Amino acid sequence: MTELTEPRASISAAEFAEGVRKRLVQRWGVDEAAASPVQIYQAASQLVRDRMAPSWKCSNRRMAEGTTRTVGYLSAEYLLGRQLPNALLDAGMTDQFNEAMRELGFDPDDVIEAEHEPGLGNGGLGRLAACFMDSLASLDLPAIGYGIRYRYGIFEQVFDANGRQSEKPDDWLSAGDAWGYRQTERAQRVAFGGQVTEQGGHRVWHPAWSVQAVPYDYPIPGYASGRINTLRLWQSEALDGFDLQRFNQSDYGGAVQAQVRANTISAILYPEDSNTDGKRLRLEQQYFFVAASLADAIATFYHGQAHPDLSALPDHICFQLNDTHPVIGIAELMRILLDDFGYEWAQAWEITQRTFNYTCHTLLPEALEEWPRSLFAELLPRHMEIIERIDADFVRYLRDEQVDQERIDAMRIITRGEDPTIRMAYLATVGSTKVNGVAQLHSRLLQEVTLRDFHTVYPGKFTNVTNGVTPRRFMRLANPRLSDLITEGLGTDSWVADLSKLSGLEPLADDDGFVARFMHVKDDNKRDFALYAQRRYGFSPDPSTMFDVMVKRLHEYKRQSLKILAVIADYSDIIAGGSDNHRAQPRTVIFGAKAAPGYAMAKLTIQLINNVARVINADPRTDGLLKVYFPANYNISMAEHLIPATDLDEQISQAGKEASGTSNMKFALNGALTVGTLDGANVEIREKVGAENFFAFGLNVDQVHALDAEGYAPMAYYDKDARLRAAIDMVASGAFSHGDRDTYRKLVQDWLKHDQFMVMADFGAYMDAQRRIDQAYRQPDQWARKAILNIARCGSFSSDRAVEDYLTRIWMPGTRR
Ligand code: DL6
Repeated sequence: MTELTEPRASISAAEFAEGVRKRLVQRWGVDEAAASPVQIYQAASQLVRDRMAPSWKCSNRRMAEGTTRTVGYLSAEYLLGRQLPNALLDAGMTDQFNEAMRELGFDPDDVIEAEHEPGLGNGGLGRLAACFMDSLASLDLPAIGYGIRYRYGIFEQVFDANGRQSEKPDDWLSAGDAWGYRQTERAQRVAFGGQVTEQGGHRVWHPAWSVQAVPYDYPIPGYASGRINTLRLWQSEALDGFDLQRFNQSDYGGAVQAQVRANTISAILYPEDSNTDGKRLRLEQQYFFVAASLADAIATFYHGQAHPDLSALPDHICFQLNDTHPVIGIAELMRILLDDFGYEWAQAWEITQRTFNYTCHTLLPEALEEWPRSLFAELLPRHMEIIERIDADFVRYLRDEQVDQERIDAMRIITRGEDPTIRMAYLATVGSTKVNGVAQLHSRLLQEVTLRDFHTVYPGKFTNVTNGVTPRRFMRLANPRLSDLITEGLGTDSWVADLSKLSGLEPLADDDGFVARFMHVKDDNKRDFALYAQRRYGFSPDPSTMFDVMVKRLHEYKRQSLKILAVIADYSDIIAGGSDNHRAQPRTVIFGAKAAPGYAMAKLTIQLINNVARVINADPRTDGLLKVYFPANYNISMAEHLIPATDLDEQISQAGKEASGTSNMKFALNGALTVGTLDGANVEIREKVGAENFFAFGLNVDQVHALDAEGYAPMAYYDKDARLRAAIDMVASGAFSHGDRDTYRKLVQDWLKHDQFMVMADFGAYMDAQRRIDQAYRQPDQWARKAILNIARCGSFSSDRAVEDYLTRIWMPGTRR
C-alpha cells in the first residue's frame, strides 16, 4: 500500500463561500439571496462531504486491503446528532465556514440548526454507538458501522394542553439527505420465510420472499486523524418494485404490495421499551440488517473470490454485537458457512465464535430479548434449525462439564415448555469470544446475577469496558467557552484527542483566577441557554438560580418520580411556610425525557411533571425560589445546549438498574456536579472525582437486595416521612389535575403499594442530599472548585479510552498502543 493518508483539505473562507454558491446554482438554480438556511446547509454539507471524499476512499481501501483487523460494529441504533458541525471540526474548517456564512449573509448558527438531526436511536445505547464510531476514526482504527437507515427515527415528542405526550413521525429525510451516499451496486438480497428441505445430504433453504437491502454510506471523520470510516445503513426496498401486470388489472394496491412490505422493514425505529406488538417486524428488521451486513463484509474482504478461505474471516473483521438486537448474526454466519460455502459444523462454529463479541447493555430481565420459537421458525426456518443444533451442542457440553440438570435447563438457549422462546443474550454469550458489561458494577452484576451460570462455565469470556463519551461533540463543540478555558489552562488543545490530559487542570482548582473564569463560563452558558430556551421553547430560566437537570429516557427505574416528588415536597414547603420560611437554594429544575409510546406509567409520569410545572410556575409564591420546565423532544441538539449550562445533574436510578449511564459523564466533563445513587458508572465517577465532589445518596445494591429479601413495604415510608406524605397527598388530592383525584391514581397506588424501584425508600436520603447540595451551592467558589475537579478527574470517561479498552481486551487482546 502506498497511500497512507491523504493531505488534509485546506480551504479559505472565500473558497468555501464560492463552493456553496456553485452548489446552490447547480442544485436549485438559486443564489444566496434567494436561498433558505436549509439550502445553505445542504450546499455547505455537500461541499464538506466532497472535500472528504479522497480521504474517505483512501480509508476504505486501507480497511479492505490492510492487515489490521477491522471492527464491524453491528448496532440497530445510531444516535448521531448533527453531522455538519462535527465534520467541520474534524476537517479543521469551522472558522472558514463561519466566515463564509457571514459573507453569504447567514448566521452560521442558523445554518447549523437547519440540519434535522438523524435520531436513529432511542437513547444511551444508540448514542454510545455514535461515540464509538467517532473514537474509532479518531484513533485511526479501521472500522465499519452497520445499521438501519430508518425512514423515521425516534418520534418527535409533543405535549398537549393537558401535559400528555403524543408522538409525531420524525421526518428527518424530508429536506433530503446531505450526508448519505446511496451505493446501489453494493445492494444485498435478504430472504425470509419458506421451508428447508433435505437434498443430497444437505439442508436447503427455500425462502418464501426476499427484499433488497440498499446501503447508504455516511462518512465518519476522525478528529485530526485523517481517517474517514464508514457508517453503512441499510434501506429495505422491493426487489421487483412495481407490479405492472396487477396495475393493468386495476389491482392498484396489489401493484405496490411488495414495495409496501419491503419498505416497512426499514420504515421506523422501534421504541426500545416495546410491548409485544410488532415483534415480527422487529425480528425482520434485525435479520434484515445483520444478513446484509455479513454478506457485505464477506464481499469487502473476499471481493470476487470463487472459493474464499473464510477460516480467515475473523482475522479480517470482528463483529461487536451492540446488545442483543444483532445476535441473529451468529446463526446467519453459521448458515453462510455451512450452506453457502460447505464448511463442516465444527469449523463453522469455531470461525463464528472467533468472529463475534457481545456487549450487554442492561440488567433489566425484560430487556433481554427473547423470541417465540414459533415466530422465529416461520420467519427464519433454517436459522431455527441451526440454533437448535447450537443449543443441543451446548447442552451436551454442559453435561460433559458435569453441570446439573436444573442449571442446564436454566441456561438453555431455547427454553422448554409449551411456548418455547429463544434467549438471544444466551445465544450471544455462547456464540461469542468475549462478553462485556458497560461499567464495573454492571459487569460484576452480569457475572454474579444475570449471567451467573454462564460466568461459572466460561469465566474467561467475561470482561468489562466502562462506557465513554466523545470529547469532540460533548465538550469541544457543545461548550466552546469551557474548551477555550481548558486549552488556556493546559497551554494546549491536545486534550481534545487525549482526554487524560485534563488531569493537568487539577492544580488550577486552587487558582482563584481560573476558578473565577470557570464561574464566568458557566454563567455565560446559563445565559445562552436561557436565550435558546426563550427562542425555542418560550420559557426563560433565571440564570442566577441553580440549574438542576434531569435528562434521559423516561423509565420507572431511572426514577423521574423521585425527582418530581422532591420538587413537590419543596413546593409544599414553600406554600406551607411562605417563601420566607423556605431556605432552600433557588432552583430551576429542567426535565427532558421521552416515554416509549406504549409505556403507560412513563407517560403518566410525563403528564404529572408537566402539570407540576404548570402549577408551580403559575404560583407567585414560588417566584425567585423554584421553577420547573420540561421542554418537549429532548434530543442531542438540546443536550448540547443544556449540558454546558447545568449546575446539578440528576442520576438517581435505583442501584443495580442502570447499566452505566453516559450523560453522567457528559455532565461531569462540562463542570456539573452529580447527585446520584451508587449505580452504573456513577460509582466510578465518584471514585475518580472524590466522594467530597459527588453527592451520593440512597440504598446501594446490597441494601436493595436485602430490603427486597426482608419484604419491601413502601407504605411505611409514607407513614414515617411528613415531607413524602405532603408530596403524595398533593398529587392524590388533584392539585396537579385541576382537582381530579383519578388522574394520577395509578401512580399513587403504585408508589404506595408496589414501588418496584424503591422510590419511597430513597426519598428521605434524597431530600437530605438536596439540602447538602443547597448548602454547597451557597459557596459558589467552592462549588466551582468541585466542578473543576470533576472535569480534571474525568478524562478516563472518554470514548477514546473505552475504544482502547475494547481493542486490548476484546478486539485485539495482547496489543498495546
Ligand atoms: O451502554 C449504553 C447505555 C447505558 O449507558 C444505559 O445505562 C443503558 O440503559 C443502555 N441500555 C439500553 C438497552 N436496554 N435497556 N434497557 O438502552 O445502554
